[in-house]
Amino acid sequence: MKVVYTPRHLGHDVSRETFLGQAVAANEVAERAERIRATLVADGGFELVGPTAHGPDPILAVHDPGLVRFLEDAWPQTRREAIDRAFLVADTYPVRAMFEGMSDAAMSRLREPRAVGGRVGWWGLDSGNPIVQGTYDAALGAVDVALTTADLVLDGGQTAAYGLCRPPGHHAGRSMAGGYCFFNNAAIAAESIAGRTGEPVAILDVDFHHGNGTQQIFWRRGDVFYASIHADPADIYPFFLGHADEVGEGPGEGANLNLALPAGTGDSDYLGAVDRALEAIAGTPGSVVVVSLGFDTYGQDPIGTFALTTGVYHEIGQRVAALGRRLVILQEGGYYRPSLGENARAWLRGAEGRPLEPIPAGGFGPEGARMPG
Ligand code: SP5
Ligand code: ZN
Repeated sequence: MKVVYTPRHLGHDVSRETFLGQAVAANEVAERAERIRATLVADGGFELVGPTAHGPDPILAVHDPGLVRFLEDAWPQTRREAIDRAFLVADTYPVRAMFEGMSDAAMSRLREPRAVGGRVGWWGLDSGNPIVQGTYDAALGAVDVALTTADLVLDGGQTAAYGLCRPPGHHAGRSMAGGYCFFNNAAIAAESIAGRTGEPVAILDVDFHHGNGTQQIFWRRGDVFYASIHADPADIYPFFLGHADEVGEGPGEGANLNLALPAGTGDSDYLGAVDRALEAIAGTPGSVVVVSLGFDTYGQDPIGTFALTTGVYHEIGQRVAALGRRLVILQEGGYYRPSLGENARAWLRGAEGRPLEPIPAGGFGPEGARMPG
């Protein structure tokens, strides 16, 4: 299988994030993508390719131009305002209760603030999403990775391809960054695929967290079916979306499927949810599935509460491939770094119908994964 990768992700070089108002070690770090890359190279059955530049238009087909302008200028403005921080996060957000009782007309007069501390709240969902100097370029790179992965499947004759996107994307909405995400890589790919094929597209999101951004972007769309398996938002980020009764509206009614699972969910209950999601996708027209692939469902994940094993990722990859559709597989979350490479290798080998054999001795195993430089 071809793997699309770019070192541009290294510019999103974060070491700390905020958790409930306190700086803690970052989860979404560069080592994640480097571990996956090194393990897939060591496997020998994957071919790394670089992304091609796709320019701003596919991003603007999904995102508010104001979000793009903000992300482009966020770090330079932080420096211009002489804010001496290692990373930028918001502390003031326009939450819905601030505007309670106001009319749509009054709401439509709300405007983006000038100060970066206001702008980062205006365009952001949460304070756990650090922005640094290289964040914008890395986010652009992840979009090019996603779109190049789509190209391999649409134009390159590949049945399946994997985009090693970093930063991830599924929490980013049309006008919002959040949850370690800046641009919604999977939504941008799905929109591009729908436009180029004229066919409906399905998105299967198996990250541990609900993909609130992807749901929001396609909420009223009947031609993009979104199915997500995730932790119950009553307990887990993004907290405010991801419930089963969110089914889409207008032409999109019935084209959104949320399968929320409890803490402690293990392999067999998870596979049951996978089968439900795949059955729903099989009932929709179209020949391409975009997979939002997360490994924060893994038993040892530091922010997840599920109990999946490496072996089940191989099985899930097989079951998804058994749909018989072309697969554009894009990396989202997953934070237990020692097993990320093995978990990705298991999933992708499953999707190719290859058995999960260990990397041969003398191979460049996951323990040999090294940061470049
Ligand atoms: C793409 C993706 O997986 N984004 C996840 C964003 C999660 N943000 C909230 C993280 C909260 C971390 N809580 C740590 C609790 C440790 N006990
Ligand atoms: Zn996640």
